[in-house]
Amino acid sequence: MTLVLCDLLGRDGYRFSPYVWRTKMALAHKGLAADIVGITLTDKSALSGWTDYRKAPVLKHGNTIVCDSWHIAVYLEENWPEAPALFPDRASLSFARFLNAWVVSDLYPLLLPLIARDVLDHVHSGDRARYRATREERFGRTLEQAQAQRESEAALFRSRLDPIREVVANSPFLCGDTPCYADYILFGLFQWARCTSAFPLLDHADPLYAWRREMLDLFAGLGREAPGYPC
Ligand SMILES: N[C@@H](CCC(=O)N[C@@H](CS)C(=O)NCC(=O)O)C(=O)O
Repeated sequence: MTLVLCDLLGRDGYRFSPYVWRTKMALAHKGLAADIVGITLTDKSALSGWTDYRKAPVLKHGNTIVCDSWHIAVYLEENWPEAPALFPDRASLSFARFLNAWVVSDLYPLLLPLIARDVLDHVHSGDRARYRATREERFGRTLEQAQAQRESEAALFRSRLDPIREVVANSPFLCGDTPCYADYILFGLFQWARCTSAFPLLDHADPLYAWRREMLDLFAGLGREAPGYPC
C-alpha cells in the first residue's frame, strides 16, 4: 500500500519544516518511501478529502490518515515492527516524548527569531505576507529587528542546548550507538535552520556539530542533499 506524505512547500525546492524532517528521517529509518504532496501556509487544498487538520506532516496509508509528526512516528513503529526500531525500548520512547515537548517549548521559540527573516526568503511566494504578519505579531517586532539581535540572542539558544550537548559528548546518538526517533526530533530543528539560513549555530568544536554532521550523512545524505546552506 502506497504511503503519501504531506509536506510544507517552500519556494523552489526548499523543504524546511522541522516536523516534516522528523518524519522524513523516520520513514528512511524504517526503509520506507512515500510519495509527496504539498501544502503552503495559504493553500491547504492538498489535504482536502483527507482530513480537517491543516498542518504538515500528515501521512496517508491506504485509508488511514495520521496527523502530527509524533503520531506518525508511533504509527510507523506499530505498523513496521520488523524494521529498525524508532523507539528501541520504553526508555527511548519516554526520552523522545520529553524531547518532543522540550524542543517545542524551549528550543524552537529561541531559534525562530534568529532565523525568521532568512526563513521569509524561503517560504512559498504566496506565503510571504502571511508568514511575516503572523511571526511579527508573535515577536512584537519586525523580522528584521528580531534578526538584527541574533548575534547576542544566539548565546541563549546555544546555552539551552547544554543538557543535550552532554548526551552527545558521551554517545554517538541520543539513544546510543545508532540513531532513534529522539535524534530525528532534534535534527529537524537544525535542518530547518540549515535549509533556510547561513547563520552559524554551532561551533566546529561543539559535540553537537559532530552529531549533526553524522545526522546529515545518514541514509545516503538525505538531509545533506536537501537544498540549504553549508553548516
Ligand atoms: N505538532 C505538529 C506541528 C506541525 C506544524 O506546526 N507544521 C507546520 C509546518 S512546520 C505547518 O504545517 N504549519 C501550517 C500553518 O500553520 O498553517 C507536528 O509535530 O507535526
